[in-house]
Amino acid sequence: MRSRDLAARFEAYSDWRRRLSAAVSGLHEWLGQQDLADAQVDIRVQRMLERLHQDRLVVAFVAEFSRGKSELINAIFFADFGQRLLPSSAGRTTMCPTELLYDASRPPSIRLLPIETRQKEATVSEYKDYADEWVTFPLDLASAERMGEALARVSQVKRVPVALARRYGLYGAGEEDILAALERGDEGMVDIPAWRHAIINFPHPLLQQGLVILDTPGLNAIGTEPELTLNLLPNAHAVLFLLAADAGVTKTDLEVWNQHLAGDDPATKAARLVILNKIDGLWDELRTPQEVDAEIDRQVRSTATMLDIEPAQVFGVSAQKALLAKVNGDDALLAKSRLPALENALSHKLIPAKRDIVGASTQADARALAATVEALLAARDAGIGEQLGELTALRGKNTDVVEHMMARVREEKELFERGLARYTALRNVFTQQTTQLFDVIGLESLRRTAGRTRKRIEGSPFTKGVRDAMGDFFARTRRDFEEAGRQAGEIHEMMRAMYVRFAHEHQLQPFVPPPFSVLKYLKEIERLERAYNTHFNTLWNMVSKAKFPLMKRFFETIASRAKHAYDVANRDVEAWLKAVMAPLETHVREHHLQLRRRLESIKRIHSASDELEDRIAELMQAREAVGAQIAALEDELRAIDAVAEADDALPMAVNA
Ligand SMILES: Nc1nc2c(ncn2[C@@H]2O[C@H](COP(=O)(O)OP(=O)(O)OP(=O)(O)O)[C@@H](O)[C@H]2O)c(=O)[nH]1
Ligand SMILES: [Mg+2]
Repeated sequence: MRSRDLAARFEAYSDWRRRLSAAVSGLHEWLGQQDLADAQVDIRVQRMLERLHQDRLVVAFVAEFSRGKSELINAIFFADFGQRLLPSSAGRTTMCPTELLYDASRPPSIRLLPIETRQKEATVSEYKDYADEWVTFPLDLASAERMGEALARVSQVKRVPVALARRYGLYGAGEEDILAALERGDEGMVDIPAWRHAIINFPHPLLQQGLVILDTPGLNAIGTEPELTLNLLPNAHAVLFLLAADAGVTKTDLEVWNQHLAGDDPATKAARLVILNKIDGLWDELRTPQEVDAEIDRQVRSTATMLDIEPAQVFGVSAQKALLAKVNGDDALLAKSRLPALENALSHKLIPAKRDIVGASTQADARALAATVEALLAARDAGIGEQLGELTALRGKNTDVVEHMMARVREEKELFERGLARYTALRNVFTQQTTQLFDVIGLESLRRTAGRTRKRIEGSPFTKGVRDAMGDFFARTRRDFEEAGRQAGEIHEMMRAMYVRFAHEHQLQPFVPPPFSVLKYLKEIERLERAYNTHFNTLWNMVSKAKFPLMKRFFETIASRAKHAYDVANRDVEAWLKAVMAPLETHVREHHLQLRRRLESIKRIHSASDELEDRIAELMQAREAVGAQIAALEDELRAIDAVAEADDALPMAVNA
């Protein structure tokens, strides 16, 4: 029977995400029914649902050319097609980074970004926003043959003069090819990839559920497309590094590993999966299966030693035989290909880890949301309690006492309204401070910094000049975020003090506004700087020959990643400011309402004293209702927890 474990687990994961979304929607619906959902609540729920819906799992395949990346992708994910979907052949085959995903808003297609775009400064992620820059070919799902033809375009090359290849910054990519071309006296013509990037939009069930597969071309292409080194690979949830058993660990394999995958973080390294592909080359009819297994295990161990990782992270497989076995339904061959062990590791490592992160963050968000609602309900409860106390004390008292009480509440209401005026003044200060905060992390600030760095890089042909310019770029962006952190700290302090005072003056539950941390953005800038430092020397060696286009493109990718950090920071700050202000506004509204109600009920009692008992009964009922609401809110949260923490979500042995 064919191994469907990975697919089954992935489906179970998607199903779990759907159930978690339903539980979150349940909470939202309930809040709506109870009149407890304000605009702030709506936005937060919307964001939680979006995150659950768009959640993607990115698996990248990296190796020197011809190690069998495309074949392995075909074997793991696309064997159901009964044929090879991605082109896989001897020599360089996949010429550009290729993403396989499904976006329901577009028809099935392959979209290709022309290599000519390398002449401009924009990065691949920026181009993703401009559909007209891409060449699109529809995919005919009914015909495997026509689909194969369309997908074969990822292998397309074109012949261009060496000078042009250099201008694209591709000199390093085909260095040997270029030298060979020159030797042949080929008038300096050379083959370069026709496309810079490919996106295959394909309704495969796994892709439909949010899986994204990234197929990459060999080493040099990785080095020359900063999009890969700085964005796609660091953001992948799993990276599979391929070696070929027949070639062993070569010098270039080691270069790819050390430059792009080993990383300095032991945790990153521990998360890598290394595939020793083409073990069928070791199958030998003249040896016993035990001898062959021993030989494979020996190679696995020596590979682990070379890469300085645990042997358990190395998987010997035969992608080609696994594909063949799946296509022909040959279980014995599939077992011999050892692919099921790899699929098992992938699904057991990757999906539960992702699930834990998504589940924990959804639970935390739901709790935070509920906490603000609970604070409101608690204030309401306290208000009712106070009224009850007042009214109970009125039992059997004369009109004088009632009048006296009315005067007191009226006074309290006036005091509160004066407090409101102060609050409005403070709001203005708050607005000023937030404007400053937005200026610090505004895109304009980044644009200026990037512009300056760009000029300095262009103007300095020496290592030191470029290094200094880049160093300054990182220092400035870091300063922006540190400054933003300081400003947010001030706002937080001001609001905290405001809340303490407000709560004290009006006998309300004190509310501590959440702090804002810039750590996340600083970490991202740090990561970029580390990536830059790691790649600088390699790049610089190419750059000195290729005259800067590469260095510039490298910088543009860094700038575009930095822009992403600024974008996210802006969005986060906006949400944070709302989260800081909204409770105060809600409490002010609520408290005002309660004071009015108190005044009214005392007035009514004043005019007709038999109203008193009715009113007390009413309040007791209202108090019970609030208690029931708090309990119901807890139930909604427990429903979310139950889904998030359920361990039944991944059915065992679907393939048994
Ligand atoms: N014997 C054997 N050959 C394999 C295996 N896997 C892949 N190949 C062959 O190796 C060659 C290269 O495979 P590809 O899938 O194109 O390799 P790639 O890593 O994608 O290479 P590029 O796209 O050029 O970067 C093809 O001819 C495959 O048929 C395997 O497990 N055993
Ligand atoms: Mg390939």
